[in-house]
Amino acid sequence: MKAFSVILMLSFSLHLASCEILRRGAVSLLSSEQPPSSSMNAGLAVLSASEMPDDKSHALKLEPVAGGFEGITDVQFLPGQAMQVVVLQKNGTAFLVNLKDGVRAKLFSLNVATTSELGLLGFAFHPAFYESKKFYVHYNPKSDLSRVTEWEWTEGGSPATIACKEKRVIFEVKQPYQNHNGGSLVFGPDRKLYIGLGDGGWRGDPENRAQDFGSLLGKMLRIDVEQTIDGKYLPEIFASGLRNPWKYSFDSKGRLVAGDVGQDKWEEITFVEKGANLGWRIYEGSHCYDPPQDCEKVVRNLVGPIAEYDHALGVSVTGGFEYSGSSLPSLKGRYLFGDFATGRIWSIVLPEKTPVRPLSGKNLRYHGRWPVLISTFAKDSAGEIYVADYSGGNIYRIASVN
Ligand SMILES: [Ca+2]
Repeated sequence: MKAFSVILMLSFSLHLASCEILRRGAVSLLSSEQPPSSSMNAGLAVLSASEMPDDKSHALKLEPVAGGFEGITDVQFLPGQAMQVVVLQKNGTAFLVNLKDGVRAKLFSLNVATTSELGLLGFAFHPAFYESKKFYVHYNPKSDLSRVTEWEWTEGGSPATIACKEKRVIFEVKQPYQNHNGGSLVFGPDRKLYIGLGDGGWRGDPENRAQDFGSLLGKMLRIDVEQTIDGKYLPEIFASGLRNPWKYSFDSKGRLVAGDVGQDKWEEITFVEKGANLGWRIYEGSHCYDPPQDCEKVVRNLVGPIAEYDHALGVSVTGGFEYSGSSLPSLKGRYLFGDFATGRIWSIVLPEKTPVRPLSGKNLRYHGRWPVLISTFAKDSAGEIYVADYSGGNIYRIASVN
């Protein structure tokens, strides 16, 4: 299988990558015909909170659904599916996994730079995936480059394989530093692809890229993947003033909600509306950053966060999803998010519009803390929410303690 993969890779004139999974494996994964196997998920246990919320009615537990991964960066359910997921590892490998029995097959393996925050970062299915067979991948092929490519998931040339092929580059941008490369790749209700890019690093946005409208860094970009002009895709700057929108999602009203990772003091959740300037590096959350005082005089009409928390509670926000499942009625309609480093999870009701003062402190519903590094949340077709532990390599479903 590996040799075949290498041959396929060499055969692509564009030097793009290729992949294949065994047809037998894929069919069993997709149809769940495989008898349950305990071996893939052996040793996984419910993860109890290491710190409970004061209000016990807000407590949650994490039920393991798959494990044994290395450095999970993204988890994407196949459209309309509650059992089949694509799991991305920072090291460039993607797996197709059946959560019913833990059976998995390698979907593809990319050569990526992995220093600091570089790697295989994001994955999105085309809005009409089952017709188009297309999906999109965000990664760093080199330490100074961010790239988004379009892939095709098709029957392979050999009867023993289903091949997925990297077909074309949709977007590339040079990266000045190895951190703040964004992560998520998400299609909006407008069927356009949203690419969130951080300010490029290093710290404090030394070249002021997030406020530089000539730079694509520190921006939320939008690309119409169906349309090229002279063979080129044209990224549009959708919003500016972002520091590092690692994870973002659309809510049930079609609004884009991002977790924008903070610098030294404040982590924020923000609406990302078309044309908005979200403030970084003038503001960190709703607080002056550069200049440290009177920053409100620098630029007017900056848009502040919906919610924020300080570095006593966490140091790197991971944006999540609006809960629309049925197993946790008390979370219905609430937006869940967490902190990568401290493993805390909160939720808020997304307001009609950005509030004058961001929700913080007791206005965030606190659900508890777990001994995990929350690198991503995921949402299945039933609206249930999952969380991935970057360090432990497990994926958990968020569940009721009762
Ligand atoms: Ca902001």
